[in-house]
This record gives sequence, structure tokens and C-alpha cells, in this order.
Amino acid sequence: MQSAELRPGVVSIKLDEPERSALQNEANDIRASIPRFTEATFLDELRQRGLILKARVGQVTDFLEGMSTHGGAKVAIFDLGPDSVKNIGPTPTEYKINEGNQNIYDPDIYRGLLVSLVDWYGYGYTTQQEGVIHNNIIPVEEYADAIGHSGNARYELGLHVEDASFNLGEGFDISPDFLTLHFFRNDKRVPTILAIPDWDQISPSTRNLLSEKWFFNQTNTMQGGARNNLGKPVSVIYGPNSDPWVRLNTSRLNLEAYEPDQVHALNEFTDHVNGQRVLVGAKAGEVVVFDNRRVLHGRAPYSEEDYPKYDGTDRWQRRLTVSCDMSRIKEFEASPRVVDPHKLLAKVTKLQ
Ligand SMILES: O=C(O)CCC(=O)C(=O)O
Ligand SMILES: [Fe+2]
Repeated sequence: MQSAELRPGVVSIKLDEPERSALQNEANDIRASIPRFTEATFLDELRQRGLILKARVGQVTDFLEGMSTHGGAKVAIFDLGPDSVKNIGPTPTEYKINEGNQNIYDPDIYRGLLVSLVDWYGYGYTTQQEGVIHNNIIPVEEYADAIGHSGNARYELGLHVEDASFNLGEGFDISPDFLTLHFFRNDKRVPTILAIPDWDQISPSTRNLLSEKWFFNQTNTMQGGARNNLGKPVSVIYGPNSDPWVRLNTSRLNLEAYEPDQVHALNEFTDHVNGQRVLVGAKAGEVVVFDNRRVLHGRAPYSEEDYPKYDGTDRWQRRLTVSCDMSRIKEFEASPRVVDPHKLLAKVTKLQ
């Protein structure tokens, strides 16, 4: 593979021909059997194949293993080429999964193989998009004006780490380690926003305060909103001291609930990360992989000329959230690879 560091922590990757054809051969081999899979058994099958394939794409595997430690690259943009997203059909205009639609598209094979190289476990939520595992991130007319909803188009999707409110600490965490955003279509190159905190620029008092457990993340609208809040206070900053981890959704801070010094700390951190924003306008065939502990993300508003048409040609991103540790997730599953946040709530409640 060829890699280039676009800026600190952000790497772009192009596969070499042998790597590309190793993936392609695997994809060709499995394509015809897709109709007999569910999303979960499809990913199980790719997991088996990935564990064998990794010897043939050693460099890619090593790179992803580095990311897996949460100590390597923070963002990787894999260019799988336009051929990897051929024949995908029109961009959906709503989340509804029709009867008989298994919600598996050919290109899902490539991303599924990539995550399988390092045994990342793809999963979904009962509370999101009717419990599918691969989420369609698309503009949806009904949500065009909904703040904090990834289906919106009018407003920026504020910086967040995914499912911050479902991360309540060790043993109580169903939030993803990594996000994998596979771009099926993005002709206008509507950008994803990424932000990596620069900890040297955060004041020590803010860092200290955000490391204490008093903050309640609000569940985002796509996960059912307030009715799925779990009500256990957390620290915004956690993990290693040298390169801390974050759980925060900056678009739902609920500042009224906190003391002035806490509000100040939240504002300082939010202002900082907003200043760190980098725009990545991924193109069809690219998979953007990023660390959901060390990187915040969002999406720019659609400009007037890029505004969605809802006619099958709009931006289409398929997201798979993954965990490096499947046992952390399995404990809360309602069905294979689909977690139920209410099971997490039950565990929290039992403890109180
Ligand atoms: O649409 C994007 O680029 C990012 C949306 C988002 O927040 C997500 O997929 O989790
Ligand atoms: Fe997100």
C-alpha cells in the first residue's frame, strides 16, 4: 500500500495492485452467496475470510493493527477505487428497510473485509434505523431541518463522538472504538468534518475538570433522543493521560444543568475543537476510518448549490460502527450484532 500523512494523525492510503486484487478475488467469490446472508451472518462470513486474507495484505493489516491500539493513526482514508462501488443503484431517500431487503450491498464486502483483517466487530443498535447493522447516512427530507440529525441538510451536524451517551465507562460501554464511513456516492464532495484535539492548547484547569465525573451526555435524536438517556454521570475526558480520549456531543451540551466553572470548561473545550475542524470531502469508493475515542466528527451543512434533490443522486455514505472487543458488545445484544441500549440501562440501574 501507499500511504501519505495529510496532516498529523490523518493518513491517506491507496492499495497496491496485489492487495486490491486479493480483496477483489475474495469479493468475487462471495458476491453470489449474498442472498443467503443476513447482515450479521454476512459479517460473520467476512470475519472468517478476513482472518485468512490478512496474510496476503500484511501491510494493510499492520497499519490497521496500529490503529487498533488507539495509539496509531487517528484517521485513515482508504481509496478502494470507483470500481468498488459499481452498480449500487440510486441513493435511498428514507431509512425504511423494505420487506425482503436484506440491507447488504456489494461494496459492503470490501469494507467488511477491511475491518475483518483486524477482527473489528461491526454492530448496530435496536434504537437506530430500525435496528439495521449498516446504517445509510443520507439526506432525508423529513429531517432536513432537524438539528443534530445526520439526515439533515440545512445545518451543520455538530462535532461529536459517536454514541457518546452510551459510553458510561468500563463494563458499561456500547459506543464504537472506530467508525468506518464508506462513501457510495458523493458527487458534490459534501465534507465530513473531523477534529483532533490538541491537548497542549487546553488549560490545565479545564482538563482537570473535564476528567471528573459530573457530565451527562444527551442521547442524539437518531438514537431516540432523551428517552434513551442513561442517567449516569461520566467524565468527558478519560483514558491515557498522554493522549486522552473524549466522550462528548458538542451539539447537545445542556449547559443549563451545570455550575459556571463546568460550563466554562465545556465551552473552552468545544471552542477548541471547533477551531480544529478539518474538512474531508470523500469520494465514491473511499472508506474513511477514524478513532472514535480520539477524534470528533460531524458534517458541514449542504450549500445552496449542493442541496439534496431527494431523487436518488444525493450523497450516500454507509456507516458501520465497530468495536475492537466483541465481548464488550455481545453482553448487551438483543440479536446477533445488534445491541439494545436498554440492556445497558438495566445494568446501570441494578448497580444504583
Ligand atoms: O455524514 C457524515 O459525513 C458524517 C455523519 C456522521 O456523523 C456519522 O456518520 O456518524
Ligand atoms: Fe456521527
